[in-house]
Order: sequence, then C-alpha cells, then structure tokens
Amino acid sequence: NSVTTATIIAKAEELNKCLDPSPLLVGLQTIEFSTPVSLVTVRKENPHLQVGGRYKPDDCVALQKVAVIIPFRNREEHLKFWLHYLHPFLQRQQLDYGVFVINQDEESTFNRAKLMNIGYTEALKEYDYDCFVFSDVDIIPMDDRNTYRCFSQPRHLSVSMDKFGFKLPYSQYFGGVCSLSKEQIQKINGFPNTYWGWGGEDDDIFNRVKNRGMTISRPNSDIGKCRMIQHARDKNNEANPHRFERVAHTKRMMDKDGLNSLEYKVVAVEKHILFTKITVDVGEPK
Ligand code: BGN
Repeated sequence: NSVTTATIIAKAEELNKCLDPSPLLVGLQTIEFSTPVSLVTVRKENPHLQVGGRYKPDDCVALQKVAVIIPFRNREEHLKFWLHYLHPFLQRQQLDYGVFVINQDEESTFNRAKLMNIGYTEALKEYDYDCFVFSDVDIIPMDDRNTYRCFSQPRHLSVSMDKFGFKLPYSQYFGGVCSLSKEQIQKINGFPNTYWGWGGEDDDIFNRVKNRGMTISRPNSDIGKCRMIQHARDKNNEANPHRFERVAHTKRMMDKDGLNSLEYKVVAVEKHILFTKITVDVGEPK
C-alpha cells in the first residue's frame, strides 16, 4: 500500500543523502569582474541545469531544497557575473536549488525587502522549498565552504566583504546575503514591505529575528569572504529618510507589516535556463 511505498522511498533517500560537507568543494577561489561574461557562455558552463534555473544532484539526495532569491532591477551586467560564479558554486555544494530573479517593474522607488517577500511567496508556488537564500545581485562569495543553505538559526552569509575591508561593518549587520528556513521566515512574519529606497530594511530584519528569540548564525571571516561588484548608485533608490524611525519601531510593526500584509501583482514570469525571472508591480510608497 501507499504508506509502505512512502516509507521505502524515505529510507532509500535517507541512505543516499548527499554528504556534508560536499566532497566537491574547492575552497577559496579568485573572483574578478574585468572580463564580461555572456549568457551563452554561462549556459555552456552549466549543462545540467533544468529550465527556470533549477538543479539537483543526480547521484545523491540534496540535504536541502533551496530557493535563491535576487531582488533586482536594471543590473543585467551584474546578474551575468552572479550566474557565472554562483551556478557552479551551488552545484559544488550539491544543493537542490532554483534561482529566482525578482524584478521590480517600472520606475517607482526600489523596495528590496518587499521583493524578498514576493520571492519567498512565488518560489513556494513552484516547489516545496525548505530554505531561502536572499542575495544582492552584486555579491559573489569567494569560498564554496560558505554553504548557501539554512541553519538552526537565521544565517548571515556575506560576513567578510571586500568593500568593508573583509570585516563586518557592525556586529548587527544582516545585509547582502542571508538565509532563512521557511519556519524562520514564518516566525518573523517575513520582511517589512514599507522600506522604500536604500537602507534600514536589513536592520529591521535583524530586529525581527532578535525579537522572536532567535540569533544570527555566521561562517567565520575566512570562509565568509566575498566580493562586491563596484557600481554607481542606482536611480530611484535614494537613501530612505524614514529608515531611522522605522528601524526604531520594528517590534511594534512586525506583526502587521510583513507576509500577512503583502500585496503585489505579477506582471510576467519568464523561465530562462539560468533563472526564473518574475517581474512584479510592488506599488508605491504610501
Ligand atoms: C547601514 C544601513 C544598512 C546597510 C549598511 C551597510 C541604515 C539604518 C540606520 C538606522 N542601515 O547603515 O541598511 O546595509 O549600512 O551599507 O541606514
């Protein structure tokens, strides 16, 4: 009967679980942005991808099902570098993963944390992901021992960035790249939808995690090394003048501003080989 079949499959999967750490890791690598890469090249470099930017190891059962979410607008050149470096990196980590580029439509002020909420929601419609990695498009990890998966506490992954002299800029810093399990995200009601423009939303997320009694997990600063692609400030992403007062009120706001108040419209879904691109209308600041 079906119960027995399910049990047998579960046991077989258990026996064939991928190893932790993955035997395919190579450690620290050089990352450079002087030679532009093309999507044609990146597709050739990654022949085992399934449409939508999906991959799973074929000789073992991945330990986690990871949706990688990239808040995005007008950064095609950065995305090419990201795909070029990250697809092989995630495959060496033997993850069952999918890459979701959440593209903010039109010109309204950028809203990174809302795009993260949307990525979480849309990815779950596609597959039973248990872990969510949120990555800025311009941050590339240098060491594949920095596993893009989830941990028993929410994890900050970009702990040692070249732009900050390979140190944390401050001990509560949670920006750049982080991972949270489905349960951890639900526990904090997702992310704030009300941070328009640059700054503070990552600090709000840090506060949410802390207010729910969780701590931040981090790799050490060698393993956590990463490079940021230099760029000019984006238009329509000016520093948010409300960020200071918002961050001061996370505790009062987090139960009403988050996944339970999320509203948006999907404008287009494009399944490319290297990623799923979801273009969304996030509305405007109220
Ligand atoms: C901080 C920003 C973060 C940003 C880091 C690194 C604020 C809120 C102040 C209450 N926080 O200063 O959002 O990721 O710098 O650049 O501005």
